[in-house]
Amino acid sequence: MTVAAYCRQNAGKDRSFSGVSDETNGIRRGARASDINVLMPQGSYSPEHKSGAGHQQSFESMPEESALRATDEVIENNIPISIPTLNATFIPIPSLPNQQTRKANATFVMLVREKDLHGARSAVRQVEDRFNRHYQYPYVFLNDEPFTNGFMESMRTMSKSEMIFGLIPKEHWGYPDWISQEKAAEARRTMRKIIYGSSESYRHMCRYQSGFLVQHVAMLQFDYYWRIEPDVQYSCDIEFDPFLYMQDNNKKYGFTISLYEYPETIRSLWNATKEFMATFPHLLAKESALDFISTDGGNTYNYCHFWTNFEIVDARWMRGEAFQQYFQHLDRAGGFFYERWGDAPVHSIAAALLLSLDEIHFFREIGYFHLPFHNCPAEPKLQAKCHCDPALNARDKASRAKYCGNLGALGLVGFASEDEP
Ligand SMILES: Nc1nc2c(ncn2[C@@H]2O[C@H](COP(=O)(O)OP(=O)(O)OP(=O)(O)O)[C@@H](O)[C@H]2O)c(=O)[nH]1
Ligand SMILES: [Mg+2]
Repeated sequence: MTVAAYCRQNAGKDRSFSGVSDETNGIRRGARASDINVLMPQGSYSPEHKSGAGHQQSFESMPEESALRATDEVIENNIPISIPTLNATFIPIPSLPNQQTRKANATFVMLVREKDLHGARSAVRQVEDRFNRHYQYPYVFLNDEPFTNGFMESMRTMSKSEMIFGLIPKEHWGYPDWISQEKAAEARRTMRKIIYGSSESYRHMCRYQSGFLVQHVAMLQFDYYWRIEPDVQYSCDIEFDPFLYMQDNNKKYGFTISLYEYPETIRSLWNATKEFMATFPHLLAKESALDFISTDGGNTYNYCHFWTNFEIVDARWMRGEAFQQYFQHLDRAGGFFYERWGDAPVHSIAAALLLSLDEIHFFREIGYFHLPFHNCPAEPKLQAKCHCDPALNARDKASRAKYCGNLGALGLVGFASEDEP
């Protein structure tokens, strides 16, 4: 069934968006707003902010089909607005335009449970205040349970941007037939003293974020995604478009914090990776970032990873052959269930081996906090737009530095904004 047919068939019945599709495993583009906006609220959402003055009609009063067409129309016809010169040496709120002229084909994405409503609203609010109110990129929310109307309506009060709510298909959130559930249960028992070691849902979540998220039918239309999580904080004004930076500079993976993984959660991940490297040498990048993840030329993994609760990713790369071969290889090896492989080491190893070093970017100027670690730019000119303490940069309670990887030596320390300190 096509996306459009699914949505129309289910219009008014189920406002969640199932990822089940004939094309789930392929690289399919072109799902349009009219395919998915059946999920829009019956409330008074107005497309005025996207279409400019004069487009006042509320979606509530429009028949569904014409409302869907109108959404396509306003998304496709960006209204050009001139961009004023920024003066970054003073603190007042910058005078960015309501909508910038050029945008990437990109979305925010959050995997979320309804119990995390307030944390999710908080994260979206901060993303809006610090960045997206000027850009109006859409949001995709995904859940393994259907979203309720109450949750969707409450989220929608946080932003005028389009919000898409998707249901994760069962085949992406369950046990594949090659996994022994008894062995998986035994692993959870023996790992109960490790963080999330006894959790079954955490394992499904990590596996999902590792390789299936980009394949959700609501994600297929987007070239880039920016992952957010409930309760994360954005502590600096972001006065440039990180999506466009990625696009214009051929970046495929962007991060803000790098940390060491708990070794006991990934005992056999590097061995599985070495098998992959031996089987698919043609998929490995020539100028890779191997030195970020290994200090002995690839013999062992140094546990260094990008903290994936923030990541900006070229989703086309992640849906592509090299990444998906790697993900499938790991999935077959069983470590998502028999150990507790996280999406952070999986994405990081994939980026380090399959991308060129210059396709990876450290978004140093994006002030970001996920308990308990910060990324806070220390440069005075950037600090002026932040409310974070650079002394807390990726340190634990005992003030030990937790960063890993010699980012400077690897050439990963740059600035994306034009407004360099
Ligand atoms: N729908 C759904 N989302 C989940 C589930 N478990 C986790 N998530 C989401 O997956 C992301 C990562 O989960 P977290 O619990 O934050 O995991 P973490 O960041 O490793 O650990 P914390 O330190 O607790 O934040 C978040 O966006 C969660 O909202 C789940 O069972 N269902
Ligand atoms: Mg988290």
